[in-house]
Amino acid sequence: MRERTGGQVVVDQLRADRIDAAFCVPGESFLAVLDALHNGPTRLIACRHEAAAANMAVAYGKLTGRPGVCLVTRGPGATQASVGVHTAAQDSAPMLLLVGQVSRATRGREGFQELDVPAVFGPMAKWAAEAGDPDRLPELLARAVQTATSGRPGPVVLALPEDVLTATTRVGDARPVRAVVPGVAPADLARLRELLGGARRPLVVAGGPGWSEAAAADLKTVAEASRLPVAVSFRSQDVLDNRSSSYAGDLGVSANPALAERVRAADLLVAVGPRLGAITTGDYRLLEVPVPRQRLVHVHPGLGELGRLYQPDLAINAAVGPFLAAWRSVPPVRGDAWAAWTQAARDNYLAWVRPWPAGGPAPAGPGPGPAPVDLGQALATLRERLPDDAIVTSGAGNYTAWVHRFFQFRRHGTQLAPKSGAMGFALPAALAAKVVHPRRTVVAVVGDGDFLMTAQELATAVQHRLDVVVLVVNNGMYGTIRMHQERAYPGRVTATDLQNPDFPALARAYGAAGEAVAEAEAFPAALNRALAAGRPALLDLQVDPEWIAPGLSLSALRRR
Ligand SMILES: Cc1ncc(C[n+]2csc(CCOP(=O)(O)OP(=O)(O)O)c2C)c(N)n1
Ligand SMILES: [Mg+2]
Repeated sequence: MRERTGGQVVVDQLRADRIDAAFCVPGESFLAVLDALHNGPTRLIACRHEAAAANMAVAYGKLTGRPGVCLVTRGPGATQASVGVHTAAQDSAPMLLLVGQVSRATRGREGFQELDVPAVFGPMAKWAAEAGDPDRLPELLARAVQTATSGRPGPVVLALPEDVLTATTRVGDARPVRAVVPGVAPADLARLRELLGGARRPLVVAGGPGWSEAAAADLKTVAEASRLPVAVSFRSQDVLDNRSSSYAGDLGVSANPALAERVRAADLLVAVGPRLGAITTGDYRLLEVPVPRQRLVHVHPGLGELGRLYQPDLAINAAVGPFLAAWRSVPPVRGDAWAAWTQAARDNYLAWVRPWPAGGPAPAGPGPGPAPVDLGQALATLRERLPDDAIVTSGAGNYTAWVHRFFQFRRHGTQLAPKSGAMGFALPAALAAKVVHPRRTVVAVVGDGDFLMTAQELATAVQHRLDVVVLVVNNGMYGTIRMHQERAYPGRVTATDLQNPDFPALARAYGAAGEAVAEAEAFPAALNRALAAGRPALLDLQVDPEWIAPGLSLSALRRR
């Protein structure tokens, strides 16, 4: 084997695992890795903040199923990137955070920017370790990729001491990793069909990691063939075409109450992939702990998730892909017994997503004059105007309730939103989406508070020609917190009002297009201009702050 630096070994190993892009903020601690990337072919996106670089890696992992790689420097870099590690964990997304570390000779002295990476990230990541020997880098990287992608995917953090990266070695590459994807036994499918045969009010809850276009198509086939209603877990709305006669809506933060009621009333829940976490279960209230009233089939790739909280009647340790392919291959169970139940679920969903006429459902609007942008209408425009494969990203804030409710996802891999509810995800995720799918339309819908957590990445967008559209939902406040504040402390607004910069001017300063949209009627034409801008484009959507949530006004909230 030819002589290579440790940095070159790391880069070659990632390449062998088909990782074709990485996201970084450079640091002097990993110059040898940067140098190994100098001549490509791995695309390196240099960002303006490590939180954004880490979020981009999460989005890459979610879109490709391969670990998204984020490269950062020791203490300051790794701690700034930590939000991405937490999001990857909660999202079950494969991710690799590579941290340049102080040299082995000074480790443990609290050297300049030294951080005990395994100790800091151990409880947050799926695995955290530190390299001690350049000859063992292939072993370490292979185990990292294996761990990040197998079973329940998640983040791995590796500290790479500077001298390990600059040392030379003649070690050979490890083989490309093949993720361990647990499958399903024939007896499990027989039992599933038996349980379905005895059900009257079955409900599939789909979501979690490991989806692909094929898995989403298989879900559509099995659900429609047996006329099963399908709810999706929080922020997994793209695992079933929302136009399917089986699609019944999402169990998110602001779920349709009729759908939540349906979970309670179901006699059989078939959870295909989700963890059954706090949000999907209505804060653990829709299912009783530990023995749910509904019969429960739980399919999950992570052994640790099965029976962790809810004791299932049938636990299947499988990834959604092999499980759904196997389910599709057995004859469908006739759905006559629950046809009306499924139709009612679908009707509830269609009524829920119908946008109100401009101005909202109640007369509390701003009075005479042009109506401000109505987010429900804007999302209805977006779902009509965007192609089926367009990717829509968001982060955290009340504005996401409109996205969850009024946008319709039609293809797998089109919704990027952190299951951890972290702000600062939408813009970085949109940029990563554009790296992975350069020809697709990518739209970030982002709150005014959320946007300013990573707004500097507009510079990254312009520099790397990642032409995304950013829709800033400008209500002049941290709306979610204001909503909770008004509930608990009516009228006592503290730390939740925002004096914002001129967003379009800010966008133009970065070299992006920027335009304010103050009136509802102006949105469709402004959206067309943004989509055709030929560079990153921002629209400042000036919404009525009175509408704190879909159908809920601030004054009504205060009166309660
Ligand atoms: C990183 C991070 N910090 C703080 C929070 C708490 N938080 C949740 S939503 C929110 C406000 C979001 O404001 P904005 O983006 O303007 O959206 P809006 O609610 O106004 O629609 C805050 C501060 C969070 N979820 N993530
Ligand atoms: Mg806001």
